Amino acid sequence: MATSGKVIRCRAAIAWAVGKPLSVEEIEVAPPKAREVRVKIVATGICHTDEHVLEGIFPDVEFPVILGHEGAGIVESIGEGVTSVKPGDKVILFGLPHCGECSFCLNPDSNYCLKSHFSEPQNLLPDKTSRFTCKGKQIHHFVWISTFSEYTVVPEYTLAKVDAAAPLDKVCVLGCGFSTGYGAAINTAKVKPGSTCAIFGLGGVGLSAVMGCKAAGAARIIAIDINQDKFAKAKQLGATECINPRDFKKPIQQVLTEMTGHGVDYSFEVIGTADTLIAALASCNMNTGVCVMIGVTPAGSTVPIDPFLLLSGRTIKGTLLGGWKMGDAIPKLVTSYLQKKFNSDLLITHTLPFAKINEGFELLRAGKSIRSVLLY
Ligand code: PAD
Ligand code: ZN
Ligand code: ZN
Repeated sequence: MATSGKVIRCRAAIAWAVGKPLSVEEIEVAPPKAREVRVKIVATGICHTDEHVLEGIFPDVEFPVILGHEGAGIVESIGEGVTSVKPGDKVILFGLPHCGECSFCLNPDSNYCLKSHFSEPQNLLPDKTSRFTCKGKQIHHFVWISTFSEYTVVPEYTLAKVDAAAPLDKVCVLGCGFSTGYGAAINTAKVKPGSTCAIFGLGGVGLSAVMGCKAAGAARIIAIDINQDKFAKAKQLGATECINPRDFKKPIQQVLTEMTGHGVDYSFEVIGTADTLIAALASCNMNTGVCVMIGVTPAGSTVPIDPFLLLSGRTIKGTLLGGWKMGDAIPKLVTSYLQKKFNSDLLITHTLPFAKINEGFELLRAGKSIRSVLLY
């Protein structure tokens, strides 16, 4: 492409500090170095994890930073040694790398690549430099993919080529929200047919967990949220009952235990608070119940758990990106999407021009959107 090897000037949304609105400005994006890829982002979703950074509760993020981690685009140019994609390919980016070489990538039971943010903070590219500058100042990357920029530079192992027929403005949500919730049910919990599930939090990720439970054949799917405007969509996607904890005097775990006899088989925490995590754990049955933590709790927080909750066999486990080894899984999930095996389009309630990114965050905060997708 004509821009290959050159610095590109384009728009990006910069987070200059915690608690401040994003500022859409012109930046310079340097060419990719060895084993890096420069991508023209076509569409990106807004996930609550980006909001957690703006709230100052996500660990190890340095400002100023370009957020965004649910994006899809087209390869503009590649650095030396890149073999998996070429300019013009459609790709989805993911904030959980898949290097294919570390001990966890080689372990069939794990998707936690050692190049992940929690092991190696991804504020700069692997060579410890940034490809972004704005007004002469270096801007940090976020989980290496920074999709709130028209162009971004990422390590090769944070993207995957997808079918050329894929509509990028739709499949971008497979980069985080959809894959996380759906995979949490299928891969992490391994929901069995005929079982009972409870999902705490009906945002883009929680509703994807509803879809995953339904696809796995759950008989009862109880959806829980304090915002009852989320219930219609939860039912459309497979929830059999919807309940609002604020409608009860008793704790929600007691309500769920009474509704089900001994508690649910699988519970999913998709909010990110200590209280709801404890409630989700206590809602699943004391014998074989599995509680899956998806919500990101504030960095450094602790959750007091009565050990008796675990003594009789309950399990609590976490999941990143729904347990998928993203490099392998993303092309297959896109194929399933094109074959209409699931309908992730139903998560997308708003489509906005990139310049309206702050409006997208406002819709999320107000509980009015599931996923807003920004188009460049
Ligand atoms: P969202 O803001 O769209 O949805 C959260 C939902 O929770 C909303 O519908 C709220 O009304 C509801 N809620 C809030 N408080 C309560 C409460 N006390 N009781 C019941 N419901 C409540 O967020 P999202 O779906 O984009 O993300 C959800 C969480 O998942 C968030 O913590 C995010 O950081 C995390 C996440 N984790 C991963 C991962 O890999 N583990 C990936 C992506 C997102
Ligand atoms: Zn996310
Ligand atoms: Zn790895």
